[in-house]
Amino acid sequence: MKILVLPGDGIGNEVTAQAVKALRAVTANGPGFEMTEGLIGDAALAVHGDPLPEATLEAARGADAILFGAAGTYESDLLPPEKRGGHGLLRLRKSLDLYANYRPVTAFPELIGASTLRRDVIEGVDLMVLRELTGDIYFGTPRGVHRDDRTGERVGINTMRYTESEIRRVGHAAFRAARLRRRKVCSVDKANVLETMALWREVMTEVGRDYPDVELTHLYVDAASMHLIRRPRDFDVIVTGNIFGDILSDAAAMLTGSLGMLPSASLGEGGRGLYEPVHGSAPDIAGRDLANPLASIMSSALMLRLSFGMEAEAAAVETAVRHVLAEGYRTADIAEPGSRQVGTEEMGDAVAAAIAR
Ligand code: GGG
Repeated sequence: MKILVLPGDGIGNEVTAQAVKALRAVTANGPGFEMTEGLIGDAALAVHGDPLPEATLEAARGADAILFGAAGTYESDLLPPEKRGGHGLLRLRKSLDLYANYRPVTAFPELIGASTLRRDVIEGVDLMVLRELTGDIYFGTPRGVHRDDRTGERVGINTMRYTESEIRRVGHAAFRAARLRRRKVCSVDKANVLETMALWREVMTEVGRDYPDVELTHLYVDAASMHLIRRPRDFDVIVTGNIFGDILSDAAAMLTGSLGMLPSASLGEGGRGLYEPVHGSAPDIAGRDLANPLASIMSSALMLRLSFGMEAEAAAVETAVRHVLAEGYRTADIAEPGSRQVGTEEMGDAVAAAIAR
């Protein structure tokens, strides 16, 4: 059971270290994992001049699962794409064809007060954003900044592109996921304006016919963002494209109290998965022991379940997270008056200790 650990940049380092602690704690009495570490993002750019060096990609191809932290910094975001730390992550997802990004959104009862939303709106929220991860405006060509021949003005271009088969495969992933949940899929698009999204809706409707036991609804992304905040409990699986999924899941994170509470799993056709917190590298709080490691720790639980079939161990990690929340441990992003505010490291230690109990 080979795990490649890619902490990346910023708080990626701190949170991934806590997830590794959880993995070690939960397998303390077993054979454990073979864990190796690699470079990605700005950290790799600094050493290899490339945010996704060949050695990292090779190691990823040879691993059973990848535990990823975060990539990119404010500085490299302004460089050409091939020099941006965050681009290393996009290339990794694309190279491994990890097209289905599962982002569970769970409102923990202990954290209801940490959300700015009303209790009666968020209580019991349990939904899954399934973000397509290898297509869309993120990868479509033509792209770039060009000089317009006629006006001499610079023009920025991105192309929203999906093939039918790309939509179909993530559609099937959504319906399969819904069958393990409450059998509802909401497909989010902008079919009234964008041709790519008109195709998206058409193909999702076709896929839906294979799953008569699952309810399929469609929403435009603008309406979906409103309903996500207004009536989040009505959603089960939300399937959408790369860019809309990126935006909607950050909004959905606020239902849980913090972006620091959203884990994710990215899967393709093989068993190999990439597991990462939904949040980015947060350079403003990096290295200050302030980051919430729970999204990363819960991502490791998804890894145990989905890549290694270790359901009992996955549940043990998730139960440990619930225990520490019930005991009042809170990082700054989810702190409330009267709670026990701790740093990244102490939160990771508390979860590891709860696993060992
Ligand atoms: N752990 C997620 C992360 O590092 N995000 C930074 C990033 O560049 N994300 C691009 C994206 O997911 O669209």
